[in-house]
Amino acid sequence: MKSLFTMLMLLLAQWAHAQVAVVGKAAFERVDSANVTFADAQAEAATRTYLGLNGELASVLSAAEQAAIEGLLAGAPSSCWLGGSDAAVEGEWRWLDGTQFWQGNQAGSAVGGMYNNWNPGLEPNDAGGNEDALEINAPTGLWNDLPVTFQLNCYYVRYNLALLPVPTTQPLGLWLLMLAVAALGGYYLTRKAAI
Ligand SMILES: [Ca+2]
Ligand SMILES: [Ca+2]
Repeated sequence: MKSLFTMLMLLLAQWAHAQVAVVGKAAFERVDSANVTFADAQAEAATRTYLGLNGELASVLSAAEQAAIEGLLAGAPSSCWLGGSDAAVEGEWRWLDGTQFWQGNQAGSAVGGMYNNWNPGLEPNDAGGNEDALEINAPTGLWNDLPVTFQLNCYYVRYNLALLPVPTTQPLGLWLLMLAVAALGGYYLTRKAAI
């Protein structure tokens, strides 16, 4: 269960980042940025922070995460980059941490039960033998492979909320402590005035 402190922090941070959605231990942010290649998006995503956590170009590991990302897709200036690629070995689709989630082209299959949302039967098609980066289509939410040099106008960042520090002082305890200090202070002031 999330601590009250963490929930308050999340609420405040979500208010500040209008385009953020939280799913379990992951937060996703859509960032609009003009004419970014896949490498640009990776570099920019790594400079983003949320609650003090460093971001990375987003992986999508479940239908719930895909739904959250789709929920942020409305109003996107174009389709957006996600953090998947088969640039190292054609047909081996991996997230940035190296985890493979797909093997093959549009007739391929998921690896190890990993989630995918390719446009079914059509993508990834490696068109022109030159499509190695993952795009989420707006507004359908379906995935497609694009050339890494293609320029899009947005990308998704993933933040790992499991890395958030756990506060040792819970807010309720803190409030009680402050109340006790105030009460003591008031008592001494009253006593002083009475003398
Ligand atoms: Ca490819
Ligand atoms: Ca394609």
